[in-house]
Parts: sequence; C-alpha cells; structure tokens
Amino acid sequence: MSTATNEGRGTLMGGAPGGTPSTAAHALLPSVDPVQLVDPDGHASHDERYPLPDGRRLLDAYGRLVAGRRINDQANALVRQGRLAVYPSSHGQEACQVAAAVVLGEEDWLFPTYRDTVAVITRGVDPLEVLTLLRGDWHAGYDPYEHRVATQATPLATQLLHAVGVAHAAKLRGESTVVLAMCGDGATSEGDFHEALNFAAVFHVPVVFFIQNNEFAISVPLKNQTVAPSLAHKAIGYGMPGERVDGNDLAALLAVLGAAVDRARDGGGPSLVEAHTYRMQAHTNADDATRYRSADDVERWVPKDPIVRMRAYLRGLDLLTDEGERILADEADVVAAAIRAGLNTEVDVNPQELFEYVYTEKTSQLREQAALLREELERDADAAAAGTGGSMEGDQR
Ligand SMILES: Cc1ncc(C[n+]2csc(CCOP(=O)(O)OP(=O)(O)O)c2C)c(N)n1
Ligand SMILES: [Mg+2]
Repeated sequence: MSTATNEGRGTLMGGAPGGTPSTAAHALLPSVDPVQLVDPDGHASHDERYPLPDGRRLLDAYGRLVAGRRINDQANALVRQGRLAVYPSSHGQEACQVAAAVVLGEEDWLFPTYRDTVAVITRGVDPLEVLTLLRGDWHAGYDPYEHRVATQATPLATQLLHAVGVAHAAKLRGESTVVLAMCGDGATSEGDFHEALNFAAVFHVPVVFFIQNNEFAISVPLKNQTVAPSLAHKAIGYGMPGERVDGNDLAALLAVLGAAVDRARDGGGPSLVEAHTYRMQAHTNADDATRYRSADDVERWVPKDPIVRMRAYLRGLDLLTDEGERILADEADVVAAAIRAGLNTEVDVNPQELFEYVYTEKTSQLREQAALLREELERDADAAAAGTGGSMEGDQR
C-alpha cells in the first residue's frame, strides 16, 4: 500500500512478533452481540459507546416507520391487483430503511437495492416515481440527482462499487459528502462486494456499507452463504471497522449508522455495519417462502417487530399519545392513497421508448428490433380497425 493512501493511519499488526493483532486491529472487530439500545419490550438500556438518540428524534423517525409499513402493505395490495408487476417488501425491516435515510445529510448519497423502496421514499423521492419502475413502465422512475439517491440496483452488489466511485470522487474534490451503500446478506458473496470494500479501505473513502442481514437470499439461508462469525467480521479483513446492530431497533440503528456517517465525514474512512433483521415475507410475490422455511421460524420474529418496540418505548415516555398515533396513521393513509390513485391511473405507454436512453446512438440490433416492434404494432392496429384480430392471434406461446 502506498503511504499516500495510508496517510494518518496506523498499522494493524503491531504488538508481539509473529503478528499478533494489536489493539488497533481489535478496534476493528464488531461487538460480540449486536448493539441494542431498546429491547423488544420497549425498555432502554445504556451503551457507553452509543448514546440513545433523543425522544423527539425517535418520535419523528417512528412516524416514518409507520408510513413505511403502510407503503409496504399498499404496494403488496397493488401487486395482487395487478397494478405492480413485483414488489420486494421490506416488511419487518422498516427500521433499517428509515435509519439508512435519516442519518444522511442533503449533500450525501444513498445507494439502495430493489428491497429499499421505503428508504428511497424516506429520503424524499416521490413514492409514485419510485414505484413506476416496479410497474414496469420506465427505466427508473426518478431523477437520481434530485435527492442524491442512485437507482435501485437489482444486479447484486454492483451498487457498492458505484457508491465507492462517488465517495472517491467526493474526496478528490474536497467535498464533505458521505455515501451510504446498502446490500443484503446474499450480496456479500458477490465478487463486487470484495472489490468495493477493498478499494474503499485502500483509498480511505467516505462510505458506509450497510448490510441488512435478513437471513435469506431468496431461498438460500445465511448458513449456506458464509461461515464467518458474522458478516460484520468481514470488515477487519479489509482494515476497516465493522459493527453489528439489532436491525429491529430503530434507536440503535440511528446511533450506530449515525456514528459511522460522522466518522466517514470526519475523514475516518469507510466502515461496515451489519443489521440483524429478518425477511418477514416472501422474497417477492414471485416466491413461495413456505417451501423453504416454517411458519414457526417467522413467528419467532413477530415479537421483535421494530414498530411495536419503538411504539412501546415512546408511549412509556408519554411522547406518543392516542392522538399522536391517530395523526401518524392518517398521514400514512394519505401517502398510501396517493400511491393507489397514481397507480390506478392508466398510463399511455409508448413501446418505442423501450429502445431509448440506453445508448446515445442505437446499435444496429436495437434499430432492427425497434422496426420489428413498430411493424407488429401497426399490423395489430390495422387488424383491430378491420376487426380481423392481430398478429398474436393463434400464437401459442
Ligand atoms: C448478480 C446477481 N446474481 C443473482 C441475482 C438474483 N437474485 C436477485 S435477489 C437475490 C437474493 C439476494 O439476497 P440478499 O442479498 O440477501 O438480499 P435480500 O433479497 O434478502 O434483500 C438473488 C440471488 C441478481 N439479481 N444479481
Ligand atoms: Mg437477504
């Protein structure tokens, strides 16, 4: 490693001859148990490394949790009504979603995955613009630059490299931007995960890698993904700190992710945060989770629900009242109603746009395919006008 990239950092293998890891190396290891500040019954505990966020901040974030759950429920309903083609739900993971968005400042960037719709909306992107991608009528429904949210990545772990690139560029420009990049437990097995973490560590870039370990990659359980003590333990192999956090504890997530963002902004370089949570629903509507896990497994996570827990905590402090709950539920309903209204409106799709906005100049194959589609649609339109059926008539596919 060059001194330029290692500037200001100590070596990890100090200590005894033969390479016993030094105190500096130990500092990179995650805590033995995931950090928890509020337990499933809503009781707070003390952690000297991570102060409990104040009640007002938690109340505001709680409102976003309630809205997030409502958005998940609404999107699932729209899938069943045929209004959305697919929806990877974050039901049960809303605390991770909300925390990932609210710990960032306006100048920062968020790099989400397909499951992180609620994080994207919490960051400020219009819910309808986000969901049009999953309706299938546009390449990406929103302008990534408007709220500094990259498009939701479906190819696993690719967004981590893009995030590192943006963070590296910000550093070179002397900007204070921090990048938070999200991925799942399954994505940590991708080569891109390794390349992103290694580059980020060597070049000391301001990025926070945030893994939502929900114990499944479609049907593949975590035990078939890794035998590392935890996913956060992977961080030390790159020379960056790793931390584990209860992914259903909003307070702990705000504290741990907030500290990681502050650290990156202060020139402390990258870090890795693993949130322990659970995918409460199927991977998507295209998946039948009953084929690979039992109802009992899922039931065990019900009492750990992030909303129930934060509600109990806030009610215990009298920060949340019946009236307050009603207002939050009404606000969430307004968001859901806007999503329903928007997605129940028929859109006039121009199929030719399928071939636009990928290349500056279309390739010869794309031109050929565009012409074929145009001809087919014209034939259908002519046939419909003449009442003789279209080109798909008799097609057995
Ligand atoms: C490079 C790549 N390989 C395979 C897939 C297919 N695929 C889509 S989602 C998924 C599971 C990912 O699991 P995880 O990273 O844990 O995220 P989660 O869905 O649990 O949020 C797989 C294998 C893909 N999208 N991209
Ligand atoms: Mg997963």
